[in-house]
Amino acid sequence: MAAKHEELPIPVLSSLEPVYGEGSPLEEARMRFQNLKSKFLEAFGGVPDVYARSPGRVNLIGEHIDYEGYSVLPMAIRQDTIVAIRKRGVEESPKVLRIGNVNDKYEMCTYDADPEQEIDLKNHKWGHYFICGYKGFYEFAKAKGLDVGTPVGLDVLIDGTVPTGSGLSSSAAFVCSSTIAIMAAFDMNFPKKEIAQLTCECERHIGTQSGGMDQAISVMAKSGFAELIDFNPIRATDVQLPAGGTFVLAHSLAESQKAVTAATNYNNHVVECRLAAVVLAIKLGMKPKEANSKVKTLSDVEGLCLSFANSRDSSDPVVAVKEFLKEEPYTLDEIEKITEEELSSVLGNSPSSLAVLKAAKHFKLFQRASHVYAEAKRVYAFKDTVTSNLSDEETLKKLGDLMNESHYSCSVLYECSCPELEELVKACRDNGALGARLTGAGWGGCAVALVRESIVPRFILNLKESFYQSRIDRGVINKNDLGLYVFASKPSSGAAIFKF
Ligand code: NG1
Ligand code: MG
Repeated sequence: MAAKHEELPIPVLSSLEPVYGEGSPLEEARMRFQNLKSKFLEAFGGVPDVYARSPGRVNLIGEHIDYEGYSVLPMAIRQDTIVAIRKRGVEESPKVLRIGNVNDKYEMCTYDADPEQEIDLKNHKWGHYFICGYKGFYEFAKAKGLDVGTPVGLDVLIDGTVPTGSGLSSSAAFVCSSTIAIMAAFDMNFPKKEIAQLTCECERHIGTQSGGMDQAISVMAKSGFAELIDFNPIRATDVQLPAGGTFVLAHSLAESQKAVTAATNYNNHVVECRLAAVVLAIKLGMKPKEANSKVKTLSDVEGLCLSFANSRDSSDPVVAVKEFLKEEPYTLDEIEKITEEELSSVLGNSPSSLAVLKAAKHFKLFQRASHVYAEAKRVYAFKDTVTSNLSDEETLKKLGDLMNESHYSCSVLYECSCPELEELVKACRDNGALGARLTGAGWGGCAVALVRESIVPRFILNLKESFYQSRIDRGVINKNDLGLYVFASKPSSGAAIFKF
């Protein structure tokens, strides 16, 4: 039997075609790589040893549940980050990492080559994402007992086309391509599932308690398929999307800065889920001491919730949430009465959790848990719909409904939307989308709409009129850049290494 694709290493290619196809995308890619090479030569006085690429992604359904251990259903997009890298000699000094970008907006970042260095989170710099990969690579090598020698200097040049702060995972594209480029510079390659796990851990160095969706899809995507991604262990199952439907991505033009707002948004919600899980476990009969130390995610207590639901003739964990969590937000004191232990210690005293406890006024356990359990079910409903015997038309309609339900839940229960996204999602539906929802972490960034293929050009035109025109008039964006903010997307391929 052929090895599953998550068991295979990252493909090492000698030409761009397998990734970028033919025609104008290929031409565009050729120009990007040529430009990368000549700018590399200009900046560092030599040519790169090797290149790596990793794409951004759009999550079709399953939002804010990966870190709770639940499966998600994203697809890779064509926009990606490409990295050129050269390893310096052992004798050369100073031993520094020089990280440049083809875009002048990002100035060259220089770091010491010491892999043990701490990332200065208070002083956010774009190059920090490369250091995430760098530190992760050394940790990985150490854990595997591999000899990678003493640290040496690296010259690195980046070119990214995934719009930043857009919920399309420019960060994972950057972290994954960097990590893979570093491995390639050290002549190493590993099974994709190991790299997916590693890069997820890498990105946590930036201070977000991320799940592993973005890195998993960026590393393991296959052209033409969305993937059902399972965690613990990481696994990818191809999902063939139905004919006749197209996913259109549209930017709300509100930028979501996750590394900067982590304590108040992303990590805050991760913490709320963790606390909801611990409280549920205790209410369902677990001893506080055991729950505090053992229960990490809502998926850990799903079994207990289901037993309770069964006793009420239901198979829905939300029944337990409704019974045991109150709708009003909890105060820290209220939760500590239940856990009988300080929350800082329940959360393992991690700096990012402490920052959340300091910033949070209250905790919405009922809402977050209700969202997670229901959203997890929607992912399977989406996958089952795609593989069902329904007609294409019925399939598309059902998928659209699931996307709408997901958005409603993100907006009302998970509170990760924002006014611009609400306006955009509504505009998508008003213009004929079968369904539309925010994608990625939210609080800004993109919406994804499922649109009948036959109306895509009209849909995009109408959306330009109803959502973007007023913003063009106000000078928020330039008319000529519209194609960067709204476009149809096909499932693209995952990470690759290029040796020319
Ligand atoms: P974004 O912010 O879109 O890259 C984040 C997380 C995902 C997932 C989604 C919400 C990181 C790197 N990514 O995605 O793991 O939790 O939010 O579904 O933190
Ligand atoms: Mg991100």
